[in-house]
Amino acid sequence: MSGKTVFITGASAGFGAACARMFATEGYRLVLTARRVDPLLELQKELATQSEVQIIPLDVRDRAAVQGAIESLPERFRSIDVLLNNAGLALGLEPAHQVELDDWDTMVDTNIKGLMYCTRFILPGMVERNRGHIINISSTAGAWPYAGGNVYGGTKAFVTQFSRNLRCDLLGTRVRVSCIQPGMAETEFSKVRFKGNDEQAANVYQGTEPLTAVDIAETVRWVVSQPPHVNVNTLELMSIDQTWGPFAIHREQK
Ligand code: NDP
Ligand code: 8X3
Repeated sequence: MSGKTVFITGASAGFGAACARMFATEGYRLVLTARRVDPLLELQKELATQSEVQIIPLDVRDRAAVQGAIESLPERFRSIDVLLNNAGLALGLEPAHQVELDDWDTMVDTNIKGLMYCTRFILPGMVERNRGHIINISSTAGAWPYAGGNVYGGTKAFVTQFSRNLRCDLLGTRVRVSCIQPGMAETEFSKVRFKGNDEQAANVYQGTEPLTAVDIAETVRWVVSQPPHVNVNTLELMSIDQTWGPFAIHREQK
C-alpha cells in the first residue's frame, strides 16, 4: 500500500472509474464521488480486496455539499494526496443562438464551479502538509474550437487556464498541478451529450479507434508517478484517428 489517498470526482463512469481502478493498483486509499450511488457501490465492492474505499454521493454543483463531504471525511481519508477533478459533461451540440440556456448553466456549474469548489476545499490541507497533486481533466475542446463546442469548450478553457494559474499561486510549495486535455474518448460522454440518444452517441465513434478510459487512466498514472520535483503542466492526447481541421470558410454561391 502507498498509504496515499486520492479523491476522485465523477468516479461512477468513464475516466473517473478507470482512474479509481488504476489508483487501486497503486495502493491508494480511494474516495470515490459522483451523483449515482449504485455504480460507486459496485466499484467499492470490486476494489474491496485491493483498497480501502470511501464512497460519497455528491453533486459537485452543490457548494455546501462539497464542503460538507470534505470536512466530514473519516480520519483515515482526510489527508488527501491527489485530487482528480474529473466530473464534467457536455450537453448538446447546437449553435449558440439555438442552444438550451439551461444546458449552458449546467456545464458552467459542473465543469467550472464544481471543480472550483473541490479545489478550494481540498487545497488548504495540501498546502499545510506541503504535498499534494491536483489533476484537472480539461479537453482538446478547451484548446481548439469546433462548431457546437461553444460553452463546453469555454468551460474546458477555464480548466486549462485555472490549472496554470494555480501553479503560479502554489510556487514555493510542493503541491503539483497538472492539466490533461484528452480528445475524443469513448465513455458515457456522448450518451450524456445527446441526452440518451444511443445512435447519435455511437455515430461519434463509428469507424474510428477512439481513446479509451483506460488510456486516460494510464496517462494519469504516468503523471502522478513522476518524481516529486517534476510537474507535468499540460498534457494533450488524441486518438490516431483524430486531428485538427482546416479553417472553415463560408462562400456565397454565385
Ligand atoms: P462520463 O459521462 O463517462 O463520466 C462523467 C462523470 O462525471 C460521471 O461519473 C458522472 O457521474 C460525473 N458527473 C457529471 N455531472 C456531475 C455532477 N454534477 N456532480 C458529480 N459528478 C458528476 O464521461 P467521461 O468519463 O468521458 O468524462 C470525464 C471528464 O472528461 C469530463 O470532465 C469530460 O468533460 C472530460 N473529457 C471527456 C472526453 C471524452 O471524449 N469522453 C474528452 C475530453 C475530456 P454521475 O452522473 O453519477 O454524477
Ligand atoms: C470531449 C472531446 O471533442 O467531444 O471533451 O469536445 S470533444
